[in-house]
Amino acid sequence: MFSCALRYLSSYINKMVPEVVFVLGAPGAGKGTQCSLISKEYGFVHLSAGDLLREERQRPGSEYGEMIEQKIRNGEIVPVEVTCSLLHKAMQKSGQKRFLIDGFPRNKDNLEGWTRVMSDKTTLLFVLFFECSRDLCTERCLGRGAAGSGRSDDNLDSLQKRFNTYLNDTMPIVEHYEQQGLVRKINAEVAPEKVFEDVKKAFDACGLNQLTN
Ligand code: UP5
Ligand code: MG
Repeated sequence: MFSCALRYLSSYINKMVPEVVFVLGAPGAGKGTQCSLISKEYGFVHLSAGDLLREERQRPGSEYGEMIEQKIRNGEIVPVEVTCSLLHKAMQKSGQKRFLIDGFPRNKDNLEGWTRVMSDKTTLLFVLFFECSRDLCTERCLGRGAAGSGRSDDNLDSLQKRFNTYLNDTMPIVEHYEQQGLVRKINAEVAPEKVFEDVKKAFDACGLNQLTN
């Protein structure tokens, strides 16, 4: 009787803990595109760390605006205290419990900061990792820039820096999670709907159900 009550309590508590999926991949691999599709079909809240930083940069009176702009333009990574606090606030504001965290954690500082502040407050389900060649990613970002994205980092100079950061700082984080068996690799070089077919397999394998309506 007692153990049954304990199990129920533990399952109840677990249900209260927000679940997160980290979404990683090179600049332009299609993280944002796929997160929109996942969010619609599986009801996860999509939080792009990059979008939150860009919003903070625009916020009148932000003490971080200039620093964020400089980091983004140079393809460098903003200190985790800033990013983690934006993510945490957005999670709380949503009132939801399932999150896609797009483009984070992307270096050791991010990983340590998240672990320090958030790992006890969340359950990491898995890490989606979009694989896409540098040439294709560069082409996509330049195409987006030419189409008027307005992003100050959609240019060749910033892209070279973003890629160096990705290879030197983000890949070790992917490898860290790979050693824990948490990475779900997805070929991101095909059309978005084809990529999404593989994404769905990763979600289905984790027992996550599509929304019915
Ligand atoms: N596209 C997408 N999928 C396609 C497909 N399958 N086939 C053909 N085209 C496809 O897509 C990019 C473009 O490709 C779009 O035009 C799309 O239509 C097309 P998108 O879905 O936007 O790709 P994504 O991977 O999201 O690319 P993004 O440029 O957003 O990736 P980044 O990781 O570089 O950008 P992010 O916004 O995450 O970060 C920007 C900067 O913010 C970082 O460089 C860093 O300076 C800073 N940052 C931090 O400091 N800390 C953080 O935690 C996060 C960011
Ligand atoms: Mg993005």
